[in-house]
Parts: sequence; structure tokens; C-alpha cells
Amino acid sequence: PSAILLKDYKVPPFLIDKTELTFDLDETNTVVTSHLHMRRNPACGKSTQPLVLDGGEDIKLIGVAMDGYTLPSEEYRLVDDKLIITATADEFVLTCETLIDPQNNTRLEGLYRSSSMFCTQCEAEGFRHITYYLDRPDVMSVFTTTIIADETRYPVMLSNGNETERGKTDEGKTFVVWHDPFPKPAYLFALVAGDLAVKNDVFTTQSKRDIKLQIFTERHNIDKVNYAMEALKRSMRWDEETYGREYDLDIFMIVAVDDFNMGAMENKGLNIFNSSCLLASPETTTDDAFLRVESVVAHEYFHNWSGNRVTCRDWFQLSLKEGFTVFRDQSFSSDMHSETVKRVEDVSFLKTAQFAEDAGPMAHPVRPSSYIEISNFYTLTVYEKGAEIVRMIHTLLGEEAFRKGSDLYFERHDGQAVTCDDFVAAMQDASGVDLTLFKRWYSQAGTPVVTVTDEYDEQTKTYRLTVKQHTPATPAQPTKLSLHIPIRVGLISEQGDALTADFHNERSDDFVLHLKDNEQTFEFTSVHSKPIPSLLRSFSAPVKLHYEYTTEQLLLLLSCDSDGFNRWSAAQQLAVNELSQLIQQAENGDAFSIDSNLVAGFKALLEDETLDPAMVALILKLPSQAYLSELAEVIDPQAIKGARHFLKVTIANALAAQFADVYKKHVVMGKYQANAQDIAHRSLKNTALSYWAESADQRAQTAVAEQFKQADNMTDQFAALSIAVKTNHKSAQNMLTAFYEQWKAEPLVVNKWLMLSASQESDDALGAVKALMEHPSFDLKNPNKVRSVLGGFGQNTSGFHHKDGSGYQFLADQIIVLNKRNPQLASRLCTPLTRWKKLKPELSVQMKQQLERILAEDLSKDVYEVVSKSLA
Ligand code: B3K
Ligand code: ZN
Repeated sequence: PSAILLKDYKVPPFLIDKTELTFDLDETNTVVTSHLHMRRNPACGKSTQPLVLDGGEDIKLIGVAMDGYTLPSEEYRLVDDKLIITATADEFVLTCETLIDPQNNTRLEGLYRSSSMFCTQCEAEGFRHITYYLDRPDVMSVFTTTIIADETRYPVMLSNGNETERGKTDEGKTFVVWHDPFPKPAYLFALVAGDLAVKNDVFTTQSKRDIKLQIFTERHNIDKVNYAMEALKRSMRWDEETYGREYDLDIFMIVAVDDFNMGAMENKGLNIFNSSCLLASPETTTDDAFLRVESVVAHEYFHNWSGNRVTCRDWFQLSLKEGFTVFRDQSFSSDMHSETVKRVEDVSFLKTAQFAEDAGPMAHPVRPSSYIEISNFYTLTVYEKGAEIVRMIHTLLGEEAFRKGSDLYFERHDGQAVTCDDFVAAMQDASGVDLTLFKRWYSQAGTPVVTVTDEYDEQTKTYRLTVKQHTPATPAQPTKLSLHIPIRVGLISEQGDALTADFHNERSDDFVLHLKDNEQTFEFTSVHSKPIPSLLRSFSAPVKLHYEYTTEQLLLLLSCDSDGFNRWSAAQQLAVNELSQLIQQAENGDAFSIDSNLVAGFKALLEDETLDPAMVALILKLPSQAYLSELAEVIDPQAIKGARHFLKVTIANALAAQFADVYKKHVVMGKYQANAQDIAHRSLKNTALSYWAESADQRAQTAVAEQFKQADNMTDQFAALSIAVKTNHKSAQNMLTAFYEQWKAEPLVVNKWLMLSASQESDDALGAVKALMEHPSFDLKNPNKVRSVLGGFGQNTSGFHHKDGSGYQFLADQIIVLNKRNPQLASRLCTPLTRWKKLKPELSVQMKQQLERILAEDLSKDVYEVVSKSLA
């Protein structure tokens, strides 16, 4: 397979003004008829280029006609899934009839079946699996869609826009016509048909238009959509208030489906969701999952402006819509709950997973310059680092100018397919802030390392920060340029108070430094005592920061920094420092020993009742196995696991009484609510329990078992179950069995059970996982189930990282099976194997062997790209 390059972009030779589609739905033989009103693109001048339409190996062309004239077979060609017509007029209507098989579409791209319904997924290039088309985002067309089906089995038939007509065909089937007045690329097309239940609501916009809101699910799930509906209305209000964006159509629909490759999809007026990102009820859904539902509902809704009204010129620009929309959904969640908690969670995720991607074989810029399969570029870099770029622009411009910039962007480009450069240009033009140098963030891959040193001159009361930057080489980018990095800094006295200074004619204790060169010194004057710098406040740039803090300084920042994010960051650094020592001891085969500084810090936190419980819970969470792996030069999974366990037990035993006390104090009374306050208390309570249960205090074991039995909500029940499994509670096995029996009729809960069971460490962890894949609840067609089991197994250190390589071999086997069935899913499952170079040598060779074994297969583009780049 060959690579597609950004530099080869050319405007489309043809445009499609109108697209008329008819679907005669049938499980295995759906006939799709398209009428495409086409003309040559005036931007190409006088051209005679042939018409080349995208298709797929899984669609069968029945016939093609031009202006009603059926083309004989010598007047068109089918080459590499493309339909080529050499001679065309300047303007014409092309009619195509194709035959597709939704029932056997296991790729879950194009039109497919999930349970008893029909649904679609067209981003990025799924539409070509429905009919021949110019399947690229810069071809925007007005769609009219007719759906024909048997009404008794498919009473609900939906597509984008408004329903304009409904009636009976001559054969007694029902037809429904949908018209979407907004021109859109094919990737935003959607169709749903099924016997679905609906929840209705209304949202009144700022200009007093009533929008009909509808959420559709299979009948047994309709009692679980209230939270999503409320979240949708909050999102609509927030986008009006924060960005001045009002919804455009008169109806907005969401449909939940069980089989879905991603979280959700922003199809115009008809979002389609993985049911795991939409359904929620206190009994079956954890706090984290409630928050995820809220943020995904918001994310997809926000795409209506940042994605649909203004879309991408080509797929290299994916972050134009994704980075911006993630930034928007993060800001929304931050406004709905706690700003600091949200920031800590997002940054923690970025530093764990995106930094690892940036350091691995698939590292790519936020705007990639080449790809083999675009599905592989729906990455943490495009999404999360992309959002950080928008956040940095927000920091550089300030709230007000940023809003002017976004207003200008939407006004200038409404109805267009544009580039990341266009976005930055609007921000620059509206604010007057020069972003020329800043734009390198879009084209340069890798995580910059920022190293800070400082000096204080007692005599002149001058404080200097010297800041250096360096970005390590990444595949295909051996040399790196310096970036424009906004570094927010605060100064704190040795007593823990804010310390003011003069800097660039401003007296403050909080500044944004603009690092642009490889090395720069920033001078602060009239600084009355020696400061401790609070660096990179609220994580003002996605970089790795190095500054030689002493333990005392970190403890001071932990207790006194006015920036909540940096208090967390200080605690993380303290924990990382201690864990690094322990990991070293494990690797050397030494007995663990530590004089933990965390104990004193944590004790103070646990005893201070004035603190935000959510923050305390976050600070108490030790750096994860995955984050410590990212930090490691060479990963020794067993050593990391052992070190974390030792530190946790040490802290647990030292502070058992405090954890028991906090556990009891933060029990939430009354009816379950997924609001910030209650979530915070549950989070602290369950974090305390996770420590207490590691201590020698037997009462903790009773508390775990009691909570599991008594809990009236999934957050508490699942927390107790997870703690029991992770601490080898004597009833862990019984609890797992009881949990399955209680919830076997709820697939989303069963997924959690599958994941936890697969992560359970044991001597025969692999055997246990194989048994799970034979379990009646497992289903290879359902990506959520596959991800639960294989994702859980990936966290199973003794099973996945078994020294005989059997864990890696097993994962490779699954990838090989799924490669044909569902290439997108298979490709994502490769991620753990792409880290092979960083593993300790005896594991590294085993992983590499499995990658080589996969590469020897007949591979989809998706899997081929990831595996071949990993071995390069
Ligand atoms: N835009 C979709 C992603 C579709 C991915 C297809 N491979 C979800 C989102 O970011 O909102
Ligand atoms: Zn998105």
C-alpha cells in the first residue's frame, strides 16, 4: 500500500451540487440508487480530466447512467475500487445503482447492521462502501435521502435534515424522504432504520426557535437516556453563551447503537453513538461513565459548528475540527464541574498516552503530512495534542481576543472546507497576535523537553529563569526547530506566599513567558526574597518540564501553590521520585526500602477538612503503571508493578487510621446524583478504601465486602469489586461471580466485568482470558467486548507480559483474526505492541517476533501501516 501526501493535495476536478439517494433496505441485498448532480469545478479552469469516483471492494455496481443514458460497459472502467468515466459533459446527472450487504459488513463502516437495526458510519471514508462518490471532505453537497423498508420491522427510518415526505410504495413498503438543506461532505451522511423507542424533548434557542430533540435506542434502553438529554440541552445552551453558536436545523437526533468502532459520530442532525457513550443510569453506570456521556454528547453537538458548518479541506486537516472540538468539550466539562479536576484528568491522560504515542513509531504531527490509512490518524496526537494547541492559542490571545478569533473563523468560513492555517489566520487577524512561529506546533511531531534553571541575586533583588527547549527526533523528522511555547509561571516565597515581581512593565506573581528560541533568560526585578518557581501552571503547554526541585520545595508547592493544577503536579513528582527509586531497587533485585516523604504530605491532606475532596482524591492516586512506563527509559513491567504495590502498601499501613476515617466521613447520603460534589465525595471515599484495603487492618476487608453488597449505585459497587480483585480479597472470586449474575442482562455492565476479569492477575491469567472469550457474554463482532477483554488483558502484567511471550502471541492471534473482519479495530489493538523497543530486552524480542508474524499475513492497510512502521 502506498502513502497519500499532503503536498499532493489538488482541488476536486468535479463538484456535486445535489446528491439524491434511495435505499431499498434489505438485510443482505440493499439496493442504493444515487443521482449525483455534477459539474466540472470552475477552479480547475478548462479541464478534460476523467471522472474518478471512489468505491469499495464490497460494493457491487449494477448500472451507471449519465443524463438518463445507460452507459455500456466500454464507456466506464472499474480499477482498484474506483469507477472511471473518461468522457463527460461539463454538467450532468450521474446515476449509479449499487448492491450492498449490510448484514455481512463486519468492518462497521458504510451501511451495516447492529442488533436488529441498520446504521451507518461514514467518517472518514465509509461512504464509498455505500455507493460510488467523490468521497472527500471538500466535496460538499445537498443531500436528499429516500429510505424504503418494511414498516413493521423498521418503523423508525432516519437520515440527515428534516423529514419531508412519507408514503407507501407499490409493493406495500413504506418510504420516507429526508432533506438536509446544509451542504455537507459525504462523511457526515447517516441513515438509521429499526424498531426503536424514542425520548422527545424541546430546546428553545437564544433566538427563540424551538428545536425538537430526539434520542432513539432499542426498546430496552430507553429508560437510560435522561442524563444524555439533559447533557445535550446544557451543551446547546453553553455553545450559545460561550461561542455565540446557535443550532441551525429544526430537529436534532441521537441514536444509540451497540456495535460501533469509536465513541460517537457527529453526522449532521443525526448523531450516532456507541451505546457506552450515551446510556446512563445510577445502578448501571459509574461516575466516570456519566461524565464521559456528558462530554461525548457535548463533543458531537459542538461539531455542528466546528466540523459540520466549517469542515476540513482534506483529512490531513483532521485536527482542525477534532483539536478545536476537544478543546471546546473540555472547556464545557470544566464549566459544568471543577476546572482543576478536569484539567488534571485531561493532562494526566495526555502525559500518559499521547506522550507515549509521540515517543513511538507512529509519532506524527498534529497535522500529519502523510498517511497510508486515514483511520489510523484518529489519534491522541490529532485529538488531545490538537486541543492543547488550541488551548495555547487561547492562552496567547486571552479570553476576549480568542472569542473574536473564533467568531471570525466561523463567519469567514461558514459552509467551507478549510485548513488548520485558515483557523490560525482567523485567530491572528482578529487579535493582532503574530502566530507565524507558533504554527510550527502543527507540523512538528514529538514532545518538547523544556529545562529550567534559575538564580536569585540577593543584592539586586533580581531573579532569572533560564529556559531551554529541545524536541527529540521522531520517525521521518530527524531535526527539529524551536517552538513558540507559552510557559505560565508563578513565584512563591519560601514561606509559601505569593511573591510579586516586575516583569515587562507589569507587577504580578503570575506571568506568561514566551519561549521562542532554543534558550532564553527571563529576568524578574524587585523580587524581595528568593522565589520557588511554580512552572507551567495549569499545564500551559504540552511539554516535558525539567527543573531540579528539592523534596522540600515540592512539599511546599503541594501545600501552598495557588495553582491547583501545580499542587497535583508537585505530588505526582514526589511520587514519581519515590517510585523511580523503588523501580531501580526492583530491577537490581534489591529488597524494597523507602523513607516515604509522601506519608507526611498525604497525612496533612487527609486531615485537612477544608480541601476539595476531588482534589485530595486526585493527589492520592499514585502515578499509573502506564505513566511510569512512559517515563521509563527501559520498561520493566514487573518492576513497575512491584514498586507501585510496595509504595501503596507502605502508605496504607502508615496511614490506615486516616484512610478509615476519611472513608467513613465521605459516604454520600441520599439519592444518587452525578453532580460534581457527590462525585468528589465518592471519589475520595473509594480512593481511601483502595488504600485502607491494602493495609493490615482486617476491618477494611469487611468494609469492601459490605460496600459491594450494600451499594445502591454502580460507582460504589464497582469500586468495591475492583478493590477486592486488586487486593486479592478472599471473596474476590465470589464477588465477581455474584456481579455477573446480578448484571448479565446489562451488556454495558458485563463489559466492565469482562475488563476487570481479564485484568485479574493470576498464574494462569492467559487461560482465564481465553475462557472469557468463550464465555456466552463475549461477542467478537462487538468492538466494546473485544476492547474490554483485550484492554483488560493488556493491564494484566503477569499475563500479558509473561516472560515466555504467550501473552503477546495471544494478542497477535486476535489481531490476525480481526484484521480481515474489522481492520480499524484490529489496527487499534496493535498499540501495546508498537512499544516493543522500550521494553526490557527479553520481552522486547518476543514482542518484535509477534509483530513480524503479523506482518507476514495478508494485511489490511490499517494493520499494515501500524505494524510496518513499528518494525521500521
Ligand atoms: N468524528 C468521529 C470519529 C470518526 C472516526 C472514524 N474512523 C468522532 C468524533 O471525533 O467526534
Ligand atoms: Zn470529534
